[in-house]
Amino acid sequence: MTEPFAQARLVAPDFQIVHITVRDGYRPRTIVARAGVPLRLVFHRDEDAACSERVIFSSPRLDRHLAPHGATIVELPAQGPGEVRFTCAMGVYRGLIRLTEERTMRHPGGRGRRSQLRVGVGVAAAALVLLAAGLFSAAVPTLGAVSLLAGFVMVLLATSLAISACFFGAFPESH
Ligand SMILES: [Cu+2]
Repeated sequence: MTEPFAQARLVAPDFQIVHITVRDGYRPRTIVARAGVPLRLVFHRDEDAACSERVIFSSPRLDRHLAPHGATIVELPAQGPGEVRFTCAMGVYRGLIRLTEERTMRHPGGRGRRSQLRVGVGVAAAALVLLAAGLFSAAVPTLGAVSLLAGFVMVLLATSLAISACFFGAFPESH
C-alpha cells in the first residue's frame, strides 16, 4: 500500500498551504513542502475523539488545540530543508512534513539533477580520453599526430553521446 502523500500548494512566492483531514489519524500523513517558505496547515478535524484534540509539532515546538468538527489554521514559519513531525498529544496520530529545496520540487523525479550528472560524466570521460591521448602522444612521438587525432574524435563522440542522452532521454529513467 502506498502511503497517502500531498504536496503543499504554492499560492505566492512566500505562501504555501495544505489541508489535512483529522479522523482516526492524519490524512495525508506525509506532506511535501518548500523549504524557506512559510507553510499554512489547515486541519479539518472531522471527529471529537479526545485523541486528536491537540497537535504538537517538532520544529518549531508548537502545541495547538484543534476545534472539533471544524477547521484550525496552524502557521509554520519559513524553515530550512528537513523534516517536521507532528503528532497528537499521545503520539498516536503521526504526520510528517518534508521541507525540500526548490529544485527537487520542480523535478520530483530528480530528472534535472540526473541530466546534469550525465553531462558531468560525459565531460569527465571526454577530459580523461583527451588526457590519455596527450600522454600517449608524448610517450610515442612518432605516433603523436595520429593518437591526438583519435583522441579528439573520441572526445567529440563522448560529448555528443552525453548531450544526446540528455536531450533525447536515451536512458529510461529520464522519463
Ligand atoms: Cu492521541
